[in-house]
Amino acid sequence: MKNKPIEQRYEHPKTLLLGVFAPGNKMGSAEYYFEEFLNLVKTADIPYDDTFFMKVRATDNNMYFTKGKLEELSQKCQELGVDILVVSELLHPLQERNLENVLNCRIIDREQLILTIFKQSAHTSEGKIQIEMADIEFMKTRMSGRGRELAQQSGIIGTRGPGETEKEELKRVFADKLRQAQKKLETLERARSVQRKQRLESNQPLLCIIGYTNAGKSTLLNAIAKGNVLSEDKLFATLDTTTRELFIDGKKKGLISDTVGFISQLPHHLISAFKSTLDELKYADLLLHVVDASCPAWENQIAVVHEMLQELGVNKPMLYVFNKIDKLTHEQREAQIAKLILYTPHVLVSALTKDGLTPLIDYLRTYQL
Ligand SMILES: Nc1nc2c(ncn2[C@@H]2O[C@H](COP(=O)(O)OP(=O)(O)OP(=O)(O)O)[C@@H](O)[C@H]2O)c(=O)[nH]1
Ligand SMILES: [Mg+2]
Repeated sequence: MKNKPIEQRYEHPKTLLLGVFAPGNKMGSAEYYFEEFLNLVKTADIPYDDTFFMKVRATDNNMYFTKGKLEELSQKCQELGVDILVVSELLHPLQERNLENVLNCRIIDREQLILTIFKQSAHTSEGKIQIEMADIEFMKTRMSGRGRELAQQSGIIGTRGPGETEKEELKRVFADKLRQAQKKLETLERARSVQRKQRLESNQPLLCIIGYTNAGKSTLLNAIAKGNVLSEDKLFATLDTTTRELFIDGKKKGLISDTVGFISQLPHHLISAFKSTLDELKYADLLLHVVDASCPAWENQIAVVHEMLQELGVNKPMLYVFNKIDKLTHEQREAQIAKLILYTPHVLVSALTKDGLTPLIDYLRTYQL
């Protein structure tokens, strides 16, 4: 029973969501972090039976949880007869494997959770290849655990070669798939660099809309440039970069791009997979950093975005666009304004109701791109 894939154990596996608030969590508030985790699970379309939240003071290299916490969790899993445990954190493959053995259930960690969402959201060939690569890199780390099962689920495994062990087969399949994906990506990257060269030669400035996921980036693009980009109350609704022409007073000001959103603890494989897309930010003349001003953790979200930009080596002029002001009461708005002095230059808008767009357009009109 234990070695059977969980999906085959029962028709409806019992799923528990485990939100963990560990030291060094960038979101500052456990409440908000758990809400975001629930949103990730909802976006990934994972049905669940129960939730459990834990604050931990320390983590363990082998098990992630220290002894007392592990006992508490083990008891909870037994009580509920848990088959799948979805954990809000990134787990090391060894921790994941050990936990699966001790708790006798399947684990979905933050990386697999976000990968699931990304797989649903990629629509262009480039996006799909980037996700495929991140997925294979993830499976590679699970090679001595359930790599084969994951590879079967992804449909990338064929038949084992003569005399090949399971591990050798997996290694070969992953290496082949990565090589093929890399080749396809390079072709697409060449096309992208030709487009970039043409843009630079024609002196067309580029504005990039960046920000935390769900901040309203796509809604803002739709509000200020022509076109219809999917905007949804979902995390990572946008994975594929969309570029539009930006006209101000009927004159073309340049191009404006919508980009993939950031989130705290974004798995490293996804950052590297999206590097070529995110590299575009290095060529931007101005970044419009969209912030959800109605989110209690907006300052933490800004910090996460800055950290990501630093990791990507992007240092460009930035305008903070504090969005969703329609959701704030008058008092909340006043309180926010007092804090915004730290984030200049900035504008306050509602991309949805289009309130406050005039100061933004004025800024862009006079900004020397
Ligand atoms: N009330 C309100 N809702 C907004 C505003 N701007 C965006 N939204 C909503 O917020 C949700 C997310 O908006 P998107 O534009 O998809 O956000 P995004 O930053 O592109 O998100 P990802 O692509 O998923 O990273 C949608 O439900 C929007 O309708 C706003 O100014 N006010
Ligand atoms: Mg979007």
